[in-house]
Parts: sequence; structure tokens; C-alpha cells
Amino acid sequence: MFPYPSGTLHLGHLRVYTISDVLARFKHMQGYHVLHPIGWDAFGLPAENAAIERGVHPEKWTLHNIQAMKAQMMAMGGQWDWDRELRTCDPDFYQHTQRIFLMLHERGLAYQAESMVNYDPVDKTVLANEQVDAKGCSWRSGAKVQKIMLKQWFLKIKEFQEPLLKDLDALAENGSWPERVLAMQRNWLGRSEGTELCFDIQTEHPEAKVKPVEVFTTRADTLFGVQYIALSLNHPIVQEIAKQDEALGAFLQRAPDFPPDSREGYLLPNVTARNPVSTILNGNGVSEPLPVYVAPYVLDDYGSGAVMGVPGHDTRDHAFWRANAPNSTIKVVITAKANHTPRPLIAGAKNDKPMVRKGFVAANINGFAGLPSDQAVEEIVTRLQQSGQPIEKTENWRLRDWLISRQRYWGTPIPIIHCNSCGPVPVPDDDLPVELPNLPDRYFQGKTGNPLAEDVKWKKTLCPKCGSSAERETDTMDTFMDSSWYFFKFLTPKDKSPFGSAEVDHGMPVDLYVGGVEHAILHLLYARFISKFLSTTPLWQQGRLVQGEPFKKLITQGMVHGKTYSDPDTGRFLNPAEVDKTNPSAPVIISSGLAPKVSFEKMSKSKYNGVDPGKTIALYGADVTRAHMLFQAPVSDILEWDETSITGVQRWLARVLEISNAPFFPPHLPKTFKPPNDLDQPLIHILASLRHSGALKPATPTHGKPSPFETAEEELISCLKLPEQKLWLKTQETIASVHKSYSETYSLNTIVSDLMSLTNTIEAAPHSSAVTPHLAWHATAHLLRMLAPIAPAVAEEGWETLHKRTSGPIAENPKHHPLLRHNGGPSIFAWGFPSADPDSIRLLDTTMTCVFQVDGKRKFEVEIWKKPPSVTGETETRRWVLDQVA
Ligand code: ANZ
Ligand code: ZN
Repeated sequence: MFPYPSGTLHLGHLRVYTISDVLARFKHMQGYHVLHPIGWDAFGLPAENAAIERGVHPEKWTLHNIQAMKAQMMAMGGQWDWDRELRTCDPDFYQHTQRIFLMLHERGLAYQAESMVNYDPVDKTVLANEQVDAKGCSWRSGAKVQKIMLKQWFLKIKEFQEPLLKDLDALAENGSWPERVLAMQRNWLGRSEGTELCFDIQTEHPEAKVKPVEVFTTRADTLFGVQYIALSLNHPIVQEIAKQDEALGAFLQRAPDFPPDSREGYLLPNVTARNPVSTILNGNGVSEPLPVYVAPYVLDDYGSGAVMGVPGHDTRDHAFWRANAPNSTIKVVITAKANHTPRPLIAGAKNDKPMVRKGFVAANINGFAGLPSDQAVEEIVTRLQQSGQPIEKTENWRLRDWLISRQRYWGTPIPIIHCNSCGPVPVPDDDLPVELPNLPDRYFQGKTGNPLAEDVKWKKTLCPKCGSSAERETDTMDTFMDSSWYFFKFLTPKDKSPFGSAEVDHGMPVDLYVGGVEHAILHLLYARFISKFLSTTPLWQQGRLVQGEPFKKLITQGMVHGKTYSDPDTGRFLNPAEVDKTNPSAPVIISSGLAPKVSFEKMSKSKYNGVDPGKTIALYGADVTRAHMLFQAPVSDILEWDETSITGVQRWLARVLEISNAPFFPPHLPKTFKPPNDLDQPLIHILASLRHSGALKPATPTHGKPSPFETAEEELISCLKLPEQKLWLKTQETIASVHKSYSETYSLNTIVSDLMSLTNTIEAAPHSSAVTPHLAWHATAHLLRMLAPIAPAVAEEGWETLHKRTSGPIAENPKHHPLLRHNGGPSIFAWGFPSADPDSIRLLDTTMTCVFQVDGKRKFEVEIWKKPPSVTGETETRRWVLDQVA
């Protein structure tokens, strides 16, 4: 996921780009043609707000940040395809965002509608539903969002809701997408199956009299338990009655400020509702008139903005009913057992809790007694339909169309011209891009509202259809629109069209997408929608994988939390200057001498726990920072950033460089050493050439006994000392495990620990034998190649040293060094990723530890061959074991 140029790189950026850089480098070493692109999500409110605060043009601020962040990204040792760098605020880019908007418009998927919108009074703009949190506040400014009526542009994402839901199943396969993200997407789409039915209304208000109230319920089996009807604040009946009922008008004024979990309601006087089940029942009290409330807990834009209140079985209804009709008993109509008569819930009694689970219709309900919930729903629907009631099974989606209008300057202008006679007219393709007017810096000083609407010169234009004078649309697009398609543009950065279909067929879907879990809903949903739309256009008709899915594999990295010091008594966050950290494991509050409370929390200025990655890189180097970052936590977990342990990683990488420079490595590579494949040459080849050169003596003569070795390979290997065998086996096992971690499990933290452990083994290898240095040399070469994606600079340096050690200083005669001829470059990355030597694993994994006990006491242990090579029968095998032991 490309960065938003907010100012400087933070640790979250460092984490996401380390992960993607490591995996890109690994794939590159494997020989893939890797496209590892980068760009800038450069439009947006923070730039505009900063511009207003500082009185500089948002573009200046943005470009300045991009420059600073780019330098930091270079400093972290990342490698991107800078040739394809893009910025969503460049007219060259946003002309295509406009084109895609017009393609949607042409297909009727972009439309304007008057609607009740979320208005952020601080940022002075409209927000999408997705950008308002559960507390009714803006995701950006945190301001309490207001509801106002405005004419706005929408994209019909609902038209794609079925495939957006269904195709999540394919993304779930093989864990391609994290389960958590899939669940969040499913929940956001929010498909629920239920029933739509009507409650007749009796009222003295003439306007509202005739219209029955429609409700959506997922639990038609609870119809017998309905005790009231609740309407949303903007329900048409409520709006009508409010014209005459002043008290209601006042309630509607106050209601938007109620807390989200408020149970306040307004009882509509002289209005009652009739339960439709009355028509099919005789008696049982269900035909009693039901009170009708106005209640803020009923959502305007879900179902039909009305709820049938079932206090006995729905928690929200229960709380509402207890608050508004505290003395009423509560009907229980569903029971856990089929033939059980439940007792009503009595206010204040122990059992006054709603029972929400499904069960069986209670026995006292005429004709439906004992039916399980699911069956009861079917039965009720059929019976009500037969009695002529309007009722049908439907589904409801939580998803709303995507509101993309923003009344701000720093975004992609919506390419529409409003003409008095022709209506909204698309800007012709030749006239794209519709560029933002270039306003002077001073314009932004202390400005609020939308500069485009005030720029008369820019706004006034001619209608492309009839030529009469007309006005440009002054809304710009939500920046999520820019990020919903940018990944396509990387394939053909210089193309005149949004993207080239051939390149896209070849390059899409994105093989691996890495980003924060905070984008699990909005960005990913919009990107999936736009990709699916594009896959229905001639531009990208062959959306592979699943039709139009843009991201094959998704890694969501966890947040980075900062080390936070607080006063143990008051809980006050402590400023770094207030804590003495001379002994990192025992910090002390300077003023009190007490130990502070140490915790890890989301980084924020108020907690003084932010970390500047630039400083860490300057202090320890990019490689140490990268390796430390990966080592500390699995990629998807929260990372508790703690620099006290970074020195461990620093020492480890220093040791890697030391062993690359080990003085005992053979002065020259064996004669048979031929690059490039020989870097991965099997153990047997290495041993054979050592035998050939005389460094490896044949196994002890067998004195007339049959040779215990079936093959020459087994004989060669048996000449290795046990530590040598272990060194080689460890190297091979590490290759296999690290390979899996890089390519399948993305368990980057265990790669670091595996490589640390291999480093220990190489260091511990004895230097006495003539063979060890050869094996250790190979093990070190493998270690460096496996390390390269994570710590590229250390690996390159170690690589160079390793070869100086092998056949004279590289610098003296680079052309003649065998390793330098390959691919014309000395880079370790040109050497590919090591592949394991399965034969040697098979051959070496034949030893086992044999424990010797005398009288039940462990005396000693011996490593022996697991399999007697040429003996049969139990007695012989036992003798063979004892021979080995002896
Ligand atoms: C009666 C009932 C009884 C309900 C019961 C639930 C449990 P989901 O599953 O999310 O689709 N509902 C319907 N329209 C609503 C609105 N505009 N605002 C708030 N709530 C609304 O939720 C569907 C349930 O949410 C519906 O089923 C309805 O309450 C409520 F034991 O009807 B139910
Ligand atoms: Zn016109």
C-alpha cells in the first residue's frame, strides 16, 4: 500500500516497507521478474489543512513531504522501481482517475442524489458512512458528525455487492487473505436474510393514516412477542407528524446529540399499530393496539427505518422498553425446549433479561406451538401471505452506495459540467484532465470551505453539448477513489490510457499486497469494487484468479506500539527527560526515584512514545533496524518497539561479517569450483573434489570385513567428523526452513532466528580438520545469501570479504574472480537464493543418538548410524551397533 506523504516516515511505514522489500528481494533472488513499485497517495485533507494553517499551497507542502520521505525510504535500504513512481495529485495521474469516473458515469454507476449526509463541521466536508466511527465521529478530525441534506455524487458500489461478498470465499482459500480481514469485509457488506412485513397504523393525523409501516426483521418467529413499533427520526410518518407536534419537533432537534447507546424515545400520541399476525390468530392478545415510538436507535438507512420491538428477545428492544415502559411485563414467545411454557419477564425480577437465541415457538401461541424458529418463520410467512398480508422474505445489506463528493480543493476534480438546459454533462475525453486552478499560497491562509466553488474564473465554462454558458462541478473526489486503482498504473506508467490491457492481463492481479490492517475495510473494499468494475470494461476483461479481484495474497502487518513510561501512582505519561534510562532494564523516575510503569501503546505525541525511524537508522544502520524490526514479532502481530534489544541484532550482524572473514577458510577454492551452479553444489561433489585433492582421506580400511557402506557416497560421508556432518545438516535444514518462511508462511521473524542459529553453528565448527573450512565456507556463503533480502548491505559486504578470503582481494583482479563473472556483477543478489541439497539431508540424517544406561542410570551417549548399511537380522544389527559404539 503506497504511503500518504504526511511529513516524515514513521515506524509503521518502516515496518510495511521492510516486509515488502524483503519479500521482493527474495523473489528477485529466486529469479522472478519482480515489480516492486512505489507512489504517493498525495491528495487529501491533511495537506489542505496544513496548507491553511501555514498559508502554503497544499501542493508545495505535499511535494516537500514526498521529498523528505523519499530520502528516508532510500536510507532504509529499500529498493523500489522509482521509474514508475506516481503521485495521485499529478494531472497525468488524475486525468485517469477522472476517466474512470466517467466510465462509471457512462454505465450509470455514478449518480447525483440529494441525501442526508454526514457532515464534518471541523473539516467542513461530507464524509462517507465508512468514515464515521461507531461513536458518530469523523475518522479523521474526530469531530462529532452532523446530518444535513445535500446534493452529492455517489458510486453504485451496491451494484457489485453480490460478487464482493461471494468472491471473498476464493480469497479465503489457502489463507490468501487473513481471516480477520475477510470477516471485516463480510461484516461491512452485511448481508442478512429476513422478512419484510407491514404493520397497519391507526392515527388521528390525517396525513399518516393510510400508510402502513414497513419493517424488516430477521426474526419473524418473534412476531407474537412484538410490544411496540419504533420509527427512525427521519421516517416519513415522523416527519409528517412533526409538522404539527411541537414537542416531537423539539425531540427531533435534541436527538442527534444523544449518546449512541441512548434509549430515549418519543411516544407518538394518538398513533397505534396493529400486528399483522392478528389476522391469522384468534385471541391471545396479539391484536392489542401497539404503541408507536420515535427512537434514535432505529437507523434511517437500514431496512425501512422501522423496528418491530420485541423486548423479550432482542437486547436493544429490551433496554428501550424497560426505559420507556418500566412497569410493563415482557412477553416471552420463544423457548429453549419445544414443549415448554415460558414465564413472562417481570420488571425487577431475576429473570428480566431478553432471550435472544433462536429456539421454539412457545406453547401458548395458537397453531405455531413447538415449531423451531426457522420453520416458524416459513410457516408465518406462508400463513400471512394466504391471509392477504403483504409479507415477503428479503435480504438486507448494510453496505450503502459510496459517497465520493468532497467540498474541498485538494482532490481530483469531478469531471462534470452543469448546464441549465442539458443537466450534468461529462467533460469530453479530449478536455481531460480537468485541472485544479493554481491558486496563490496566500489564498489558503486561514481559509475554510471549498476554494473551487469560489473561483469564478475556473468555475465558468461552456457546455460541451450545447455551447451555452455552464458551470463546472466544484466537488472533488474522495481520495479513496485515487487509491482504488493506482496499482494498475504501475504496469504502464507512461501510457495515455489508465492502463494497457496487455500489461494488465500479464501483471494483474497483484501477487502480494502488504499494508496495515487499518485499511481492512475502506481501501480494500473500494479497490475490489473498482477492479471488479474495470474487469467488466474492455480495459481489463481477463481479470484472472476470480473475476476482477485485484490482490491475490494479502499480508496485513500489525501496528507498531511504542514503549511508554507513566507514573505508577497518577498514571501521567512521562516525558523522556523525566526518566533515567541509564540501566535500560531498570528505569527510574528522576524526580521521585521510583520505577515508572512501562507499557507498550499506540504511538502518540501525548504519550511521548513516538520513535523517529530516521534516528534509529542513523544510530544502528538500516540493516540492523530492518532485522531487529522483523525479529521482534511475527508480521501480523502488534510490534512492541523496544530498542534495548537492538544491540543483540547489531552484534549478530557483526559476527556474520566476522565469520565471512574467517582466516581459516581455504586460500583457494577447489579447482572444480565452477560458478554459478557450484555455489549450490551437493555435498558429495564437494567431498569428491576434496578426496581428489587429497584433503579427504578414505575411510579406515575394513580389514577383510565387508565394507559397511552400500555406496561410495555413504563412504565419503562417513569420513566426515560428526561436527562436520552436523554443520552441513544444519545448513541444509536452515535453507529448507528459511525458504519455506520466505515463500509460504511469511514468518520473517523465524528467518532471523534460524539464521542466528546457523551463525552459531558455523562459529562453533572446529578448525582442526582439513575439511571443515571448506564446509564452513559453503555454509557461510549460504548464510549470506539467505540473509541478503533482510540485511542487503551486510550481506553484500560479507560476500565481498568471503571472496577476498578465498582467492585474493577482489579489488585487485575483479575480472578473474570466478564469482564476479556471473551476470557481470559482483552483487550477491545475482547469485540467486540457495537451494537445499536433499540428498545430503537424506544421507546425513542417518545418524542418531544412542543413549547408554547402566542399572537405569544414564552413563553416556553415542552418535551412531541409524541403519546398518549391509547387515540383516537382529543379532547382526546389534553387533553392528556395538561395533560402532566401540
Ligand atoms: C425483531 C427482532 C427480534 C429482531 C429479535 C432481532 C432479534 P441484522 O441482523 O443486522 O440485519 N432492525 C431492523 N431495521 C432496523 C433499523 N432501521 N435500525 C435498527 N435496527 C433495525 O439486524 C436485523 C434486525 O435489526 C431486525 O430483526 C430488527 O430487529 C432490527 F429477537 O426484528 B429484529
Ligand atoms: Zn448544455
